[in-house]
Amino acid sequence: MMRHALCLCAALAAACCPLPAAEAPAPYGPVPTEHQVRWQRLEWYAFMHFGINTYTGREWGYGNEDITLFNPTAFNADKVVKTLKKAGMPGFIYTAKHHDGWCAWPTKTTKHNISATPYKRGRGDLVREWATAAKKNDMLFGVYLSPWDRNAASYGKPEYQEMYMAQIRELLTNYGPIFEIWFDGAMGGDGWYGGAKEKRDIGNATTYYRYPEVVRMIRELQPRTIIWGASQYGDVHWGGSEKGHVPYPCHNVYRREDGTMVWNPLEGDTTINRAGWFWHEGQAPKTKSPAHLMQVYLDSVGRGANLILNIAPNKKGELDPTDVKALMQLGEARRKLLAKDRARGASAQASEVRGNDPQFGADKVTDGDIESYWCPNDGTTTGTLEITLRKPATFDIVRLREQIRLGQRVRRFEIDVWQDGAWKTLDAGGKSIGNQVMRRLPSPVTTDRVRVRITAADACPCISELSLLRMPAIPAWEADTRPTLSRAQWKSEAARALDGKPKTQWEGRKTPDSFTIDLGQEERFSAFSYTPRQDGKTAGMTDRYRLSVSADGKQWREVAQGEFGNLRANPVEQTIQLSEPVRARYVRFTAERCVEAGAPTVAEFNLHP
Ligand code: FUL
Repeated sequence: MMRHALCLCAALAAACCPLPAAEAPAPYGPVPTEHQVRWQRLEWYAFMHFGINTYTGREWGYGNEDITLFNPTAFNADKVVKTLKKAGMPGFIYTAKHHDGWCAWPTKTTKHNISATPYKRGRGDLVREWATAAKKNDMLFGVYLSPWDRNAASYGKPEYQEMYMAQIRELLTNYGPIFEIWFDGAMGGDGWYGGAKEKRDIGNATTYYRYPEVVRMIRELQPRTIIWGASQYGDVHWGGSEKGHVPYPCHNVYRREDGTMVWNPLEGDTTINRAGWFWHEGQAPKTKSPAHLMQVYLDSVGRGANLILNIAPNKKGELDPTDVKALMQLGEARRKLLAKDRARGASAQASEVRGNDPQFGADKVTDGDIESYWCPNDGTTTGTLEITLRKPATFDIVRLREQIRLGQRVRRFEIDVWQDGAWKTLDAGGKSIGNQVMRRLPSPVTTDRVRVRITAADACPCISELSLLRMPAIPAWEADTRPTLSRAQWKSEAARALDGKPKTQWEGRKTPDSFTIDLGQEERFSAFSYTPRQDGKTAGMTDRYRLSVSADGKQWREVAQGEFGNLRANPVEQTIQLSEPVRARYVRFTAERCVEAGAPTVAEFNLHP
């Protein structure tokens, strides 16, 4: 009804009183620079930690490392860069110097650099190799340059600041365009410092590193470079955890330490491998699953931030194959997620259109053009946008974007879908949009009408896109090479949970229900893993469990109980560590509760030594 009324108003307005073109709204609050806008649209890129720590197994070098250890025998920047590109990343940032002070290029500022290593007989320059490979593959290249330097004797004194500025100058002068420069916030503390082996306190980072001056220098050398950190005198800042998830609501306008309000968006950072930022021996089982990484993507990019995802070369200089496999699966899932917008081309109506001017019409949110936007009149800070698809579609993510060139405005919105003859509000509303939000629905919805109600904004909302996306199935992650006990001698009524085929499953009769396994002999184990049903159904997925053990099959002792979280969104194998290793011949798994109704199921069950 409302839809028809809206159409009628618009039609009447257009027919009887053609209005002069309306003016675009004035920007609200701080707005991004052109290079910040460009950066925010990159969404994600790689981080690459590779240096002397790769050879010592440390995450933070002390500064006195034997740098002759650095000798990647199979390093091929082009190959690594191609891998990142294949995953869909538009660029990467390399740790040209980490806290240990070792420089991966032949800097004139310190001898503690790549020239003093056996790599290419002292003629190597990793920064050059990365920059060349990036250029060749049309990828963006950025550098991380740790302000904290645990090798430099001068660290903490004014001379160090000169050296540090000189390093920035070298990197921004000799290697072509640098799309982002990362100034780590970690600083001060103990280190080798030229042999002093002491703790140094630099006081205030802004004052000591002279960040406002550093920023001015960078702007002169490369005005398009995005500056990370630098006490917020730069362009973007840390998402607040190294897990990649950024807080929501997510605001681009930020109060700098000097009180100024600035446009300073967030970057969520994390590693693809739980072992750390640098490569570590035996790290393969610690690669994060693609489903987990997708959640990280939704919790960073899907909240309006960028994601920098670390993937670390090993001692030979090659990426770890397990990490690459996860990256490729994540890249593929992201590609599929973004490939089809079910709202594209849908007809759209709005509660109000700025000056009734079609250039601010509701259909701008479904035209696939990120620059055009719907907007009501000045002073209107709430409003409704309704879209009608040509035919019903199924989706589980609603994506919204504001035209950030005009500032961040929306403070609250709700999402409704038309179902069974009525509007139903989904548990997917939010409190910020900015560059984009991807709101995941509790379960997929099929409909041909979707409505977004903006219920609070600081100024008239300017919405550039409303998209309906569908999360693709993400393959179960089987690369976890954690050893399992052999199941060959096991006897159980739950044979289908022990057959190594995730597609078949044990099915109980009712909830709760249990199965017992006779291991054939006493075994020692410290963890078990459970794979939920893999047939796409959620009903009957066991999500609460108890695990009991027995020596004789009569006297039982409970060794674990709890919940398998996030199964609906992420039905992957979950490994539960027992509080201490157990010896037993009999094991009983009890399915205490299920997702939705239905008899409990278990697709696979394993024990780990
Ligand atoms: C942190 C550093 O201390 C870590 O080693 C890593 O480089 C990470 C990206 O930033 O502050």
